[in-house]
Amino acid sequence: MGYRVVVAGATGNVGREMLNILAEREFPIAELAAVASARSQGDQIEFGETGKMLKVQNIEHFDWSGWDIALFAIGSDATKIYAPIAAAAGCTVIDNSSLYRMDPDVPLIVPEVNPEAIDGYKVRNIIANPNCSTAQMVVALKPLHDAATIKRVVVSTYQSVSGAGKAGMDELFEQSRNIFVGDPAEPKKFTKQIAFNVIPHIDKFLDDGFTKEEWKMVVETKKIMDPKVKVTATCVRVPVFVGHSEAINIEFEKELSAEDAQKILREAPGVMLVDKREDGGYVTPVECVGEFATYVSRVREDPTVENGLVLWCVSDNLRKGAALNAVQIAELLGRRHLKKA
Ligand code: 11C
Repeated sequence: MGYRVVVAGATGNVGREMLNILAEREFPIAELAAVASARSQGDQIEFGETGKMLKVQNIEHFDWSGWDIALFAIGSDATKIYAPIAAAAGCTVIDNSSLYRMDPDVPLIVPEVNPEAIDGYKVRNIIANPNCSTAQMVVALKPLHDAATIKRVVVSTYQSVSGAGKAGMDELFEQSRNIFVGDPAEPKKFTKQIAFNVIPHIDKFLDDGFTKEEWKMVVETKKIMDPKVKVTATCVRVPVFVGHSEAINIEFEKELSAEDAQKILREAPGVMLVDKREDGGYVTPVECVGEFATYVSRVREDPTVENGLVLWCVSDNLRKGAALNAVQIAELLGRRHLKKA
């Protein structure tokens, strides 16, 4: 007994993680298809570490009818073409691109934060998965918001190159090697050298001077958690392969001590609190790779504002920030709405 599941974009960074996580979490699958663009057609791809090989099918010719759920990780342009076709054929699309996130008829879901909002998916038969930097932040913020009502958030991100896909990872690797051997380290994917550097620019610039990545953190947090919460973000690319980090300053309506916040976070779904206030008593990106949790460390009171806290938040951007959240949405959809074959 299980669902007929499609992973679209199965050969990319996020698509591969979707397959891994479906396998790791033993998602109930009756049949599984891996689809991708024409250039990957016929490639063999393993379903997690199960030893089961999937032959990649060409998305252009894929027949979506009879499939229950499609996890999409194919970028906005391709999603614009294929998501409506899949959805119209009765296959519920869980989309990792930014295309539908702010569509009022498409639920934007982080299962630990707004599971009930999934019930609106039937209008378009599409559910959106948030941006990676938003997903981990709202997992950490929601339990604190429930306790003391967040008024304003100031977040600075330290985002890994895998957020820019395989090309971003290759560029960090190649530039690092080139610099060691004295070859030129030309930027291609990024706008400046990323090896041994940081770049305060992710996604395109908007008219107000913010970037689209920063805008996403603002509007997605409002849609998922609470439209009244004010957010301002500075998003920065750092030379880390996997794992996004965030320094988050929070202002609350009500007083919340660091100790009480730690107690709340210790019990919060999806959160792992590691906060020892000693050398190494916090989590860094390399430790969160391959993990499901959103890690919170360095919770402390901010004496410069009334009712303020500061914390450090780290998560695997390919997992909670993308593939894991998509699979959790599929689990939620199954529990609340679908019948297994
Ligand atoms: C990055 N957060 O790190 C981006 C990647 O809207 O899903 C994901 C972009 C998105 O570059």
